[in-house]
Amino acid sequence: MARCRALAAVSEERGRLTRRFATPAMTHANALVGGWMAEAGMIVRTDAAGNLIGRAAGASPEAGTLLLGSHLDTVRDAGAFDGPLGVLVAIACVARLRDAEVGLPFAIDVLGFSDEEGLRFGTAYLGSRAVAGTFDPALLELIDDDGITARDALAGFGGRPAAVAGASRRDERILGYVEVHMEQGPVLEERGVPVGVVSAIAGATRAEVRFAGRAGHAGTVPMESRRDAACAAAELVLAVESAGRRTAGLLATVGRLSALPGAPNVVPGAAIASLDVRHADDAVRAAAVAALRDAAVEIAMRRGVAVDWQPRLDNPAVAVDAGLTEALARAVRARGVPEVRLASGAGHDGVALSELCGIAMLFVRCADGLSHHPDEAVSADDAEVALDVLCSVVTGLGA
Ligand code: HGY
Ligand code: MN
Ligand code: MN
Repeated sequence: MARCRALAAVSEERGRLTRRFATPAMTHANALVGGWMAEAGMIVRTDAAGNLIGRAAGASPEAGTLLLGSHLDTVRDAGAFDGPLGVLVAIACVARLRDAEVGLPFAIDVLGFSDEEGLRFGTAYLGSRAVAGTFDPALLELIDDDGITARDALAGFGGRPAAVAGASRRDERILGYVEVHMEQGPVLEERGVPVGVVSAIAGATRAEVRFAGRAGHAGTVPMESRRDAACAAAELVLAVESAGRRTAGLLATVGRLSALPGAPNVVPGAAIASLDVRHADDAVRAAAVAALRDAAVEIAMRRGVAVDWQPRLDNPAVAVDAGLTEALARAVRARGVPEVRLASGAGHDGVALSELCGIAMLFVRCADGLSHHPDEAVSADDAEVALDVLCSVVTGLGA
């Protein structure tokens, strides 16, 4: 817990926690966490995609590698636990097994993924996709708010853009990926249990929608002749909200909205809205996204503005590995915790890693279900239960 707090002080911004992919703050975070990995006896490296990897060798190389961990990047104005909790519990697990002289046939790699949130380049899982061998080189051309490409950002960070494909673990024997993560929802608190077993991860679509109208003088352009891009975007925001409200299980959000050029006395000639749509059923999500895209076109036509819909992410719902998940559930029951299984509305690096190996996730109760917020909180007692469960799963896999 102290480590989570120490890591939360490593930010790009004064007064709040923001730590984007391939930034100096991530360099600092990797150094701090890498030191803790080394203290746990692991060999520490950073791969071409900027992922931090701590390795604890196994007794027999042919037994393969178990992947643990989570992400070290954050959203803007983040809390201390979304991502780091999973990395630090995994490190504590390796340290505890070493101290108990538990010899395992397989190796353990603890991964601190470099870009789960996708804050800097609007997509997600740049690091975990590289590990899974599904990284599309076109992603390196994405540009951040300062006009820097992902390629240049990664190179400046000390990554190796040309070698990202080499970060793939596809040609190795990977036993699976087990991630501990705060729940980011209210279920475990409502059920009165410290941990829960994830049953599936909802599918997600992200897009960037740009409206182009005509800028003009706020004091002289008559209202009836305006082509105000911000008003078009505002209509889309409300269309997104009503789609979410009227469709069971659909979560639809515009989290980022800009009116350009951004002067109070200029009619916005351009506007940009982000889109984030989630659902457990891929067909429902796809239909909702298609309907919103049609709505954007209708709004643009009616208002005499242009619209450009840029897809950023399209992840199907992901199933968890039955064997690994059953091992998690057994360990939860053995720890004396009533077994609660729950689906994840939030995305996780396991979405990307599910293309590489079987995945399983253990959720940890969080206060008020709050996350993506500086007040997100996990208790030390619940983190301890998660550590106990993870250690017993890992030990069980080695038995
Ligand atoms: O957006 C998500 O679901 C995750 O927090 N990246
Ligand atoms: Mn998150
Ligand atoms: Mn997360």
